[in-house]
Amino acid sequence: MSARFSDEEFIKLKKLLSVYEWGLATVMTKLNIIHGDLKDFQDNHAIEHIKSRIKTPMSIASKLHKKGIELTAENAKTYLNDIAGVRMITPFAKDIYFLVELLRAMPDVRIIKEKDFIDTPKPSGYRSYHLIVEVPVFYSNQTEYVTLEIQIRTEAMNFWSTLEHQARYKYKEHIPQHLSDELITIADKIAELDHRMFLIHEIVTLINE
Ligand code: 0O2
Repeated sequence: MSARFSDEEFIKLKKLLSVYEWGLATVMTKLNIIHGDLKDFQDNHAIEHIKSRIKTPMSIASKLHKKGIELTAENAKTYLNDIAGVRMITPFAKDIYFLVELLRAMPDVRIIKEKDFIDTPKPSGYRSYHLIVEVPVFYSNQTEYVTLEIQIRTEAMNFWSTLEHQARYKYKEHIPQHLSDELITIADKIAELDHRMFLIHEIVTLINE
């Protein structure tokens, strides 16, 4: 049976999720401004697209359950950093680090934690750059700080990640060995392709200049 919040905790969680909605809206406004500015005025295409999502109560419940944590709204806030999530997709890996620096320079986005799964991929083969950030949300009578996860990855890394996520879901976390071996091999090949395509891009840019 899947894990579920009690009715009382579910009501508290719904209230909590509205705070995350505002936090996400705050960050998305900032990122959309950067996206527009880079594209329209700097001729910089480092951001391919940006997506955001709030985890569903069911997904929050199953993540808490998996971590062996009691299902309460307070625990969700305390133990999960990715209730609100943003995914930024870039053409090339070097754009990822450029965007990380842009985020670092944002005055009211506080970076709490960073994980570079490009430099050090996960055993699954997963590659992406993760930032846990905190943003202030200003209400009429108080300020709340909201924690979000920003994932930055290339199109190719995203393609792999979506496929692997589907496999993980399908096999309920127990992907058969031959399939996980194949996914690791593909992830390595994708990293190589990303690099080779970047080299071509550099050559074309040089010729254009
Ligand atoms: P979903 O459905 O995408 O939201 P912690 O270790 O407690 O600091 P956490 O959140 O347990 O943090 O782990 P981590 O490693 O930072 O991963 C957070 C998210 O990264 C995951 O969220 C995935 O979106 C993505 N991710 C991490 N590892 C993998 C992987 O091996 N394959 C794929 N496809 N995605 C991965 P969720 O909640 O697991 O999933």
